[in-house]
Order: sequence, then structure tokens, then C-alpha cells
Amino acid sequence: MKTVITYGTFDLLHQGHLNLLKRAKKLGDYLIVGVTTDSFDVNRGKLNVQQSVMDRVKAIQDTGLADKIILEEYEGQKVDDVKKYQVDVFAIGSDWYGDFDYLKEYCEVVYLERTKGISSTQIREKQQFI
Ligand code: C2G
Repeated sequence: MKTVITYGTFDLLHQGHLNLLKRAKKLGDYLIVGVTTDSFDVNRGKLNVQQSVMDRVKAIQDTGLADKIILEEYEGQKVDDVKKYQVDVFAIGSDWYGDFDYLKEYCEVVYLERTKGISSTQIREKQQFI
């Protein structure tokens, strides 16, 4: 069995996230999705997240694409998770190109092309005008 892992905030889940999850799933047989906790996002400077971690997890669950959902709570957790779940492939959007090459010591690292023209930030900005 080939295990794939990906991570994200997935605030206001949109088509860009869905494309990423579908492509990640195709890289193997079992997809683990790591969802950032609210405090982890604050710690990494992401201060404008609208949905709570529970709502973001629920949205991922509803896609039916994740075989397992875990929480990402601390810096350095990715290495621990890759080892713990015997991950074969780490996948993430191309906006992170190069940033996770250090995981190549433990598994394959794949950067998937980011979907252009859609982002959580854009959706949040639009909502302010409704
Ligand atoms: N994404 C995408 N296309 C978009 C928007 C996002 O492919 N238009 C991808 C991102 O590249 C990422 C995933 O969707 O792989 C989740 O994106 P975010 O929710 O913005 O989370 P992010 O801050 O990228 O999480 O540990 C956390 C991760 O390292 C990064």
C-alpha cells in the first residue's frame, strides 16, 4: 500500500483545495490529510483564518477524499508523521516549491501545481462586500 500525506489549513474549502486533494490521492492508495490547528496557524503567522479547526476538519471529511485526518499542531511534526505513518509520498502545492525538500530523506516529495485564480484570501475579501 502506498501512503500519501498532505497538509493545509483548508479554510473555506474551495476548488483549489479539492484539486490538490484529488491529485494527492491519485499518487497512492491511502491519503492522510493533516489539518492545522488554530494555534499552529497563529504561531506561523496565519492570523486571518475564519473557520475553526473542527469546521475545517468536517469540510475535509465531507469531500470523502481523505482516508485519515490528523491535526498538525507543532513545527517539526511533518518528520514525525512521515515516520509514524510510514508515508511513501509527501505532496503539497507548488507555492511551497523547495520548502519541504528536507523530507526527501524520509519519503518522496511531490509539488503539485497550484490552481490559479482561487484562494481562501480571495474568498474572505469577497465576503466583506456581501
Ligand atoms: N492550494 C492549491 N491551489 C490553490 C490554493 C491552495 O493547490 N489555489 C493548495 C496549497 O498549495 C496547499 C493546500 O492547497 O497544498 C492547502 O492550502 P492552505 O489551506 O493555504 O494551507 P497552507 O498554508 O498552504 O498549508 O503545514 C501546513 C502546510 O505546510 C501549508
